Amino acid sequence: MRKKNNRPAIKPAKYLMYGLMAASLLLSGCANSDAESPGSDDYVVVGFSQVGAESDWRAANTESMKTALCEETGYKLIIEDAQQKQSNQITAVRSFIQQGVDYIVIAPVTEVGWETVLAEAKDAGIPVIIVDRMVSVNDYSLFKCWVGSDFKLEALKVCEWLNSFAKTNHIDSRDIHIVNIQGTLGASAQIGRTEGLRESATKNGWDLLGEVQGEFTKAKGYEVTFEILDKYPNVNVIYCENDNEAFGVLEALEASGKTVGSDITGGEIMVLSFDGVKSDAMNLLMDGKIACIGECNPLHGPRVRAIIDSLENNQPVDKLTYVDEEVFSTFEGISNIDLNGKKYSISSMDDEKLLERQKLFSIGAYTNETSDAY
Ligand code: GYE
Repeated sequence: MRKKNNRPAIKPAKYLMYGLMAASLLLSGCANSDAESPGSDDYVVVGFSQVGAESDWRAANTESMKTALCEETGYKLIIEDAQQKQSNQITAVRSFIQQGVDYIVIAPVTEVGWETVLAEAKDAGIPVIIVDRMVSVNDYSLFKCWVGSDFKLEALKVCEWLNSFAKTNHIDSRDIHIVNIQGTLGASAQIGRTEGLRESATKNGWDLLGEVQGEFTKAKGYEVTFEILDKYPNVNVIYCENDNEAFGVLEALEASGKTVGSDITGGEIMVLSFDGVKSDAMNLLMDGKIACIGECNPLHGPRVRAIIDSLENNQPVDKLTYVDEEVFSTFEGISNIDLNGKKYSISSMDDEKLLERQKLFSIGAYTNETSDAY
């Protein structure tokens, strides 16, 4: 029932050709290539419903998808920006079904509310790949597979870093007064990062003063910081559920005459966050303005392409794929953390590593399949 558009699937033999073409694109990036495109009948057509453009992570994610799934690699990618609204995503998926695309990829804004439209895609025989955030459905046959991050693990790692920091510096757990600036409510990244903090606060006896909504944006992070300072004057740790919120928080703290730093029992405020995509975040980390960042990897384009390639060749794909991620901090003395008996190393950040990451997030790096971790 697939290929309602009568577009023939990409033929396995063509993979060799596309592989060679992709290899020649590693340096130039898909969009800048002069390579000849295959005839339009041969494209695999992919409809991608993206969350929006709320953060640097999202921009890198969109770019990664565009670069990996482009005409030069045998794909036609139709991107619909949902502007943070699930209703727009449902409309987009229905339009993809109407157009008879070969695959539908969804980065869901929130987890719930997907059953009906996923069933429609299933009835139309179009495989759906979920990327980044997850959907909450009882029937897992409604989607082919998912690839993304373990958001709760990211949170537990950052919290364990804070625990080690407190222990190393002889800070009593009751003297840790945290406010969480949450991401978009109901998004997997928010749910996992909030749960990880709540659990760690209970386990370690931290004072979790409150949770406010930051919507993963710099503007919201800035705005709510004034409310936080007003409502919770003893706050000494601000836990941001992404870097863009942290950028806003740091500006607001500065505007309020607060000092950002690690002397949290001496009047300074510590900022923690997630993503580590934009150089600004890494520079703030090196300056000690952000104490610790839980990496969140946005480069899902090549992963989605690999999944589709497998499906096109009738090969099995893993139902759920979690991406490996690091924890970054430039504080001395904590080189690794222990989480339920498993050790995770803490990566430091220096100019060399910064350069490495800048390369990773520049156009061209997105197609580099040899870099397995990304
Ligand atoms: O951390 C945040 C973005 O779902 C992992 O969404 C993603 C999150 C990411 O807006 O910056």
